[in-house]
Amino acid sequence: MAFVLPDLPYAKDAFGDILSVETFDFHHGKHHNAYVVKANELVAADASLQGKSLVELIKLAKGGLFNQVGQIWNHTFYWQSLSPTKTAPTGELLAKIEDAFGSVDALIEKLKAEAVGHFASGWAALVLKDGKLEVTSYHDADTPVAHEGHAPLLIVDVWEHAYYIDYRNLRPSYADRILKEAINWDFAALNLDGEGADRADQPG
Ligand code: MN3
Repeated sequence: MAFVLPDLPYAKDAFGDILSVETFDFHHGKHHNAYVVKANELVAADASLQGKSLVELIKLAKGGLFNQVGQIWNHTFYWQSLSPTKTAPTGELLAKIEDAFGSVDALIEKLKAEAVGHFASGWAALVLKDGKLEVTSYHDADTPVAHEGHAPLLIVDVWEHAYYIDYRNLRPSYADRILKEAINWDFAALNLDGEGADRADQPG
């Protein structure tokens, strides 16, 4: 079975000027789709790779295939990390944020610094490690799924293609608006169960 481009979990016009329809047309319809097409070509050409789930392939693949399957997972998880309606951390997630960072605002500033400071292309992330929240980033197509013990709660795409249409070269403006207005904290809270990797997986 071939991997598919998952539908967006909201309408393309749901974010207004935070993320435009044109951004979704390119980022989901072209960039994310290209990773799916290329991964399927590579898997079709090698019988030993067939029948493995996306997460299984991320864990065993190297080089070109790793980049494609890592990016399918990362984008699928990123779309779910965003919400067109404003949410806020509550309950256990809020307690863990206050324990690790002092406040939600302090966490957002730390995520913004990670997103802005990551050199070139990659992903800023909030992960659960040994029961504690941590802000980190992954380079290019690297993904929390490839790192033992990194349970992903949310990720933010900092590749230029994620923001160039709406923010041109201004990654800080993109990161600021996404982090303050469009994070799906309910999704992040769900992922405290450690099963986040499965929420962007696909069967092989
Ligand atoms: Mn991207």
